[in-house]
Amino acid sequence: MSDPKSAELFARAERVIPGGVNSPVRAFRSVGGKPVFISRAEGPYLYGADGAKYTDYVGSWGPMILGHAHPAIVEAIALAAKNGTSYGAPTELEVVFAEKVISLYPSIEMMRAVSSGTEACMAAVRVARGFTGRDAIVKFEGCYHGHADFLLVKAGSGALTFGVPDSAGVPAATAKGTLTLQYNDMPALKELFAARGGEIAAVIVEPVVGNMGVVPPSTGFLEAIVALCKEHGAVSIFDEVMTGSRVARGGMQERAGIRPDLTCLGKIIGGGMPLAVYGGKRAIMEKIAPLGPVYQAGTLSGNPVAVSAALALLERLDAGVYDKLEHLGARLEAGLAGAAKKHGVDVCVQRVGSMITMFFTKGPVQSFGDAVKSDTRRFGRWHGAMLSRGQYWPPSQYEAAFISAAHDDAIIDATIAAADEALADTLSVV
Ligand code: KE4
Repeated sequence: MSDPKSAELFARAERVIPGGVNSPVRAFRSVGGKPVFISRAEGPYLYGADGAKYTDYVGSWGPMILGHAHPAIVEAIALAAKNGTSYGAPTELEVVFAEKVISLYPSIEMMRAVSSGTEACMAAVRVARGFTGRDAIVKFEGCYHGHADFLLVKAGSGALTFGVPDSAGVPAATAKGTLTLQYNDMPALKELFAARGGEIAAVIVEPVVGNMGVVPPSTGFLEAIVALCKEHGAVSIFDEVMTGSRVARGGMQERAGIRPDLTCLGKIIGGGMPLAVYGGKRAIMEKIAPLGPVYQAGTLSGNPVAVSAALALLERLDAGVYDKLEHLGARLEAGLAGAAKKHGVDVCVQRVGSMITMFFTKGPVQSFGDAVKSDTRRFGRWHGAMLSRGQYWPPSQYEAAFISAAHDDAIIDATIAAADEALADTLSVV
């Protein structure tokens, strides 16, 4: 894919920003390419620095559920900004936002707004430790919960993409408190609780994994986490930063009919602005300063411009949106699987609602161990062939692709046709 403007910008960027990007996965390193610099986006489309048009399946890694530059969201941001961009003082908007989030997520009795998913997960773990007086936490290999030191242990997303599940700079003493299991391994979870249940402060889980590619929970896995936490006095934390209002308006906990003790939200709930949430049981959340002894703070937490964008988005997430996303997701899933079958390529397409991954392995992919069997070289070739056909797929085998309500049948069918050709391309390259 020749895009001289992006190449020039990338060369400049690499001189002043590590890897030329402000977040590692954007660098296209795992697909062996160089990133396309984006100049603008609208609806289901991105426009490259050179003006090339792409159908977008990254959606800013999840937030753009209604498509890019939705007029109502743009207007809400503009109106809010006219009243000032940040006050560092409480506003009515934050109360309306908290009431809205609580109406969507019945497990959340009280919440705190922060500015990123990382902050939400970091704070949720801290308050779980403060509430229980225990230190150990449990996470699952391949799940990513942001870049707080104690969560960058066998993490997914960019960490997994670079084959560096454990990050440099994380003190061994810090990582020691984080116990990791294979996702969907219920016997191992039960065994761990039986052996060390009294030490465990919390279990944090992606209720549908997006950060090793899309891996759904096996039957009873999420229920087992919540039940074992309850039995042993630990806190269950659903990290719904990606799944929240993506797989259902009330997240995976609505789809599964489960109520975790704490929930982390970001991306969609923040309207695609720097806005995230952690919240849950009142007894736990009342441990947070200034009420209780667990400290957490943020200059821009609950920012009025970000909250205005979020409210404009959330009020548009009606049942019709999810019906359309399910229809488009099923269409794309069938099309991708059909194309792979036609070419005799071993792939496993896994989807929940409008988040989808085509693993280049036979599958099924139920854990980190399964995911890393994927042929990432062939994925990289396929990704490049898709990009050259104007299809902007996440630049990593270990990420979820996202469909927006701005996509339609014709756009999905064009993507399927491009995927078919791109698969054929990868057959000819040894
Ligand atoms: P942020 O700090 O990036 O807002 O959120 C961290 C986070 C927490 N929990 C889950 C389930 C997440 O998916 C994320 C962030 N997701 C990645 C994409 N897999 C963000 C993209 C990036 O790192 O550039």
